[in-house]
Amino acid sequence: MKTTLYTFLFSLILSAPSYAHDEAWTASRPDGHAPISVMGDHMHAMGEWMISYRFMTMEMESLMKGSSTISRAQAAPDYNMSMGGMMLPKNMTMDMHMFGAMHAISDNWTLMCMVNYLENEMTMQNNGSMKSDGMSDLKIAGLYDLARWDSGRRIHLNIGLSVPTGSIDEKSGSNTLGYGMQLGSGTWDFYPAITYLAQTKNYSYGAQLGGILRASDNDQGYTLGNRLEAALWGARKITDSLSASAKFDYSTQDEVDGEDSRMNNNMSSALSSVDQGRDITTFGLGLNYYFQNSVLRGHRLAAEWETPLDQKVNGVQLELDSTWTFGWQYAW
Ligand SMILES: [Cu+2]
Repeated sequence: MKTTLYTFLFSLILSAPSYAHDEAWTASRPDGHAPISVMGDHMHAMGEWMISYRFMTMEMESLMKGSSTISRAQAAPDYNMSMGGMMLPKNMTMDMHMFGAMHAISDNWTLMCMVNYLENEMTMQNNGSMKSDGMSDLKIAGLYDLARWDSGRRIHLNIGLSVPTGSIDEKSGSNTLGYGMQLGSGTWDFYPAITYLAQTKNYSYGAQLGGILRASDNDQGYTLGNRLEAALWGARKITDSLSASAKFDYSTQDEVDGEDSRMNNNMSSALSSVDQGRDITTFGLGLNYYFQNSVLRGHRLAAEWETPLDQKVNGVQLELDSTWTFGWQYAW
């Protein structure tokens, strides 16, 4: 089933050029930007600026072991818990506020910077809850134009760096919170990606293959897992201002390498370094709105909802339920 789906999607993307039209790719249409959850999807023309704000909220609920949903009682024996797994997580909400800026220093290079503010809240099986909030890691990137064709296609390289500005010392009382509740990775991380875009008169397509490579250990002696992500989307331009999109996204992230010794015998999170990272395939539906006239010219609004089609966690973890992303962008 999965293979069929991927084969279908890749043939869709590969066949897109044959529907291409005779105009160069343009951002000046609602689907000139990818679904709002995709980062670094587009470049700008020399001298252009863009600022953006995105709000992403992610809901996680129910325990999973591998690819099956399990009960607290089923999870507890793995954690040696006399309390019957009361300290295992029950649900979690992660809200992220993302402030971005883009500027094209030439037609070949667009620079990007993103500052994120995170709010995490986790409820445990005993109904106790814990929270963390603050700045996450700072992301800077350069987008380099690899090729542009007159047939509405283009391809660019994303070269990104994540600066460890987010805290990895978040606590609940005197206990250090688990890996998933920390605000940053604690490491300098590379974010390479390659992005392909194609447009026809009323449709657009895109694909992005990227990842996160962590260069070293952080100062607590652990490294979050490396990550690989592939996204594939298509959008239909409904009017000159409105487009609707569908997106498939596959990502895989390894478990944590090493461990934070402060989290040993820690009552604030029963999940350890092997209960981190997952393989997940999601499907998303989105809308983009592009103001072309009036005083709002140049502003964009977008929303996207994503839900998992398939997920497999490392060890025992919460199951991802859904993600909403809302965005505002303004270019001049
Ligand atoms: Cu932009």
